Amino acid sequence: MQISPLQKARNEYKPKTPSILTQAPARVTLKFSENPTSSTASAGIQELFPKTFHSKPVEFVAGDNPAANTARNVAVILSGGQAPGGHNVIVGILDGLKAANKDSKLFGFRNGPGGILADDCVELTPEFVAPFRNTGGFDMIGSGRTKLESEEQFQKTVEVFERRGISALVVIGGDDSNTNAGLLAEYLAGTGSSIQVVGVPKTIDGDLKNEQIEVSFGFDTATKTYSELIGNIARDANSAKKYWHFIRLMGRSASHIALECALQTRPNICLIAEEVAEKSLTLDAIVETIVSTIVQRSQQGKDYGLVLVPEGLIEAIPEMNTLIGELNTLLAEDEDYFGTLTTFEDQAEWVNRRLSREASYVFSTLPSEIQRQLLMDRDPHGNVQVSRIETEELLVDMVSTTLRERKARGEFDGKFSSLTHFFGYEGRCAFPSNFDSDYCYALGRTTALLIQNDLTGYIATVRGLADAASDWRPGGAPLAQMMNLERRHGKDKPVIKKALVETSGAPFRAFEDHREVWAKDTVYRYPGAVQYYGPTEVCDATSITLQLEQGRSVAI
Ligand code: FBP
Repeated sequence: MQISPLQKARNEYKPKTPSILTQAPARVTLKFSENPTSSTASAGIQELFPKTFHSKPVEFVAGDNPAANTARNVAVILSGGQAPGGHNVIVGILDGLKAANKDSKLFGFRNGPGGILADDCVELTPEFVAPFRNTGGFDMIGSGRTKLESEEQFQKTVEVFERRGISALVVIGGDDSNTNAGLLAEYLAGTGSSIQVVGVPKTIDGDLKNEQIEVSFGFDTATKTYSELIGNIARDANSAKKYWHFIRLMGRSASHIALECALQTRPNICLIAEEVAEKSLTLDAIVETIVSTIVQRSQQGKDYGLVLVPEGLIEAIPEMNTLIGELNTLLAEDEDYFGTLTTFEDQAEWVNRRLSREASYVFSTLPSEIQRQLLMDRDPHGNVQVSRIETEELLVDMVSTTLRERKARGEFDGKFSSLTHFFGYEGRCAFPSNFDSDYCYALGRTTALLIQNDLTGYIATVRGLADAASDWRPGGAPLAQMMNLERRHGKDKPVIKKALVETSGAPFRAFEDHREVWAKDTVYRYPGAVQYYGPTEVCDATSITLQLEQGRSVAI
């Protein structure tokens, strides 16, 4: 197959590796942390995880460990949305297993957790994985959003693994998939099974992070890719000086992606969903903020600009949150009947009759396209899929109306021409940045070490990520200690808490310090394409978010 020159060059890239991971597995041993439990675990979790809760976070250090050389058969799945670097995790696991014992084998179950239930797998040999080194995408084995959470599914997993002689499962996934990995590990330990389960933190959204996990893989590449595109649009806006660009960015409930892209590109406006929720800002208030910036810039002769909109904004606006909550409940309770309503008009009328007065009013004020999007299929949790709601169109619609009214009253005499964009899928399978290539390979090697040391119910961690890769500290953290009890469908469920943007955190504060100037002046920054070769400050720098969170000083 003909591959591109960059594909070929990236394929030959050797990830920079933490020095401890350059040692043979039999020369690496465990150092358990003195602090057995994380302060984030909520009451009730210990009782649900009697077998795995009391494990201690661990780091790998030099030391003799001949037992690590046992041959093992390990399985891996990719779970949920794509994130750049997933292939390097798999390659790292395989290299780590083979470094200990060449008879070890790695099996990839296809298309996510569903592949285990369908017993659909392939052996991942060195030859099989070779073309995937340092590539984006999850096409090596595919991914899926099926959940592995019921006891029946757990039993099926055991049956498949026992028949195939597989002794460990690696789940590469986000908060949900890792929650289920923790539950499976506990279930297996409880039944006396020796099958191990280890998780790996994946998601471009950047919302799987805590005391132990500094960042999920994929965030770095995705935000660099979007920032390049945003920078290009900013330069176009600054050249043509005639359009306001409204750009929506993926990220689900968390605005980490939008915030990082704002720090990279300095747009005129960036909305942060967490701030909107915290301050209970209504849709009208948000529109008013945008309008006043447009008017202010117009008075300076600048009828152009850039607005970043996180996809989670729609759910953070209080009245929309109430409406979406009521719609989710209605659609879950009467899913079958709702499915029989074939026209949008019938669906809208049916929900309107059942919504509270307040929610029904909000629904009726929305453009019909947004109403349609709010009634689309729910995700497997019964939640609206925010990636399918064109919040940027809603904002443009409302901003245009307000500006027209102002013009009619003689309060605005500028021009407002808008263009909308949505960046999400563009960044999820990009060639991983050097950071993600290095980080993911290190996560894979770390995962192999956790398995070789018989640990279960852990997530692989690599810490000290703002330092040079050679100084990174590989280890693992117990999944159960990251859980909280959350009320879902009337029941308490253990879940790994999503990390949202903290308005008291360093990245948000850096943004807050500069946003007024960015709004009125034109100080766009053009980050350019992700670079793989050249000076280290160009090629190996990680996100501004991570650097600020690690206490580094960054010129914004
Ligand atoms: P994960 O949480 O599974 O990593 O997926 C992230 C994400 O890209 C979100 O940003 C986005 O809302 C969602 O997936 C889109 O889902 P889908 O891939 O099913 O369209």
